[in-house]
Amino acid sequence: MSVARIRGAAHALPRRVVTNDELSNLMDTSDEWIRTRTGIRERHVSSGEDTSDLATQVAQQLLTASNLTGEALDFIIVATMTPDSAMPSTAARVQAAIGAAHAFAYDLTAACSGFVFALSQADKLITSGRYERGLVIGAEVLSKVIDWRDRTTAVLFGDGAGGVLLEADDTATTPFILAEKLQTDGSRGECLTSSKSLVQNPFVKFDKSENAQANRIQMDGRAVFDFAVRDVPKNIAETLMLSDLTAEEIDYFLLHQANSRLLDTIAKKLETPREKFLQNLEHYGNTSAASIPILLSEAIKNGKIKGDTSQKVVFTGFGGGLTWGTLVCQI
Ligand code: 4VN
Repeated sequence: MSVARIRGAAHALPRRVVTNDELSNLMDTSDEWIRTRTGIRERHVSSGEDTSDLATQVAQQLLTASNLTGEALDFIIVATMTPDSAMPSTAARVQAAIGAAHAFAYDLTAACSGFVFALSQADKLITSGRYERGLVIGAEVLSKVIDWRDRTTAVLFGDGAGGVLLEADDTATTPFILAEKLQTDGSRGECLTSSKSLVQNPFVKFDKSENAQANRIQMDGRAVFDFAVRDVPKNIAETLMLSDLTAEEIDYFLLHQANSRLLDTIAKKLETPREKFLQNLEHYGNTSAASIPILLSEAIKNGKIKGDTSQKVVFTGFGGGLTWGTLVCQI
């Protein structure tokens, strides 16, 4: 049987860094408030790079590090809620940029859970035996959809991209995904929205300013935070149960980087040392679908994650949809 394995991880960020102090010049906020409430100190913000540019940088790094050309790829999945365009997809743009002539490519939209959902899908493509090698990339230019007049949301988000090269291993004796549980509750979807496209045609009345606002991220912060505190640790605990593993047996927990206080709470609820929950949100803010692959790429670069199949790692995404989900992986 073909088992999927991560053959490499990479990330890319826009060069421009915006500190909390710089934001406090734009809106009524402060470094102190942002740091103590969220853990964020700075974020990278696009100076013109679009989502496909960041995703293409990640793809090129992944190919170079593995000594491959784009022609070796069978598929490309880009998880994003900020595509350059609805069509062509961001993944199709990446496919063209890296010359992946034999790869089919598509975007997957599951907000901050996008990378986890996409990694699960890619695992199934490979374990089906039909496809051997592909890229799974989370990429966002959230600065395009931030309401820069809203201090409650503008301080939280950042731009970036990360991804992995996934490859079939026909000699593997252990699976890649030991257990998984992906969830959605569309009935609570209205507490976190963006890029709402309103019906506009010559036969209905519409208002341009209403449309501009509908494009922006709108969040009921309390409702989303409460969701993350209640449903996410429950989902992690249930997925661990499915894997027959305890939290103690997990080397690292790579959770969506939304808020450091939330990570504190989840670690406590799972009675697990906070150090096992990797964190980099102080430098990047919340990059939605990109946050987990950026965290993974850094953890591989700094040696915490060895990538030699000796470790067990939990990936958990959660956010708009509402969507959430956990993969327990042998990595
Ligand atoms: C998951 C979460 C968040 C999120 C929600 C609220 C929030 C992050 C509200 C209270 C505020 C500090 C910041 Cl938990 C966002 C997403 C979307 O990716 C997913 N921070 N805060 C305070 O302390 O007043």
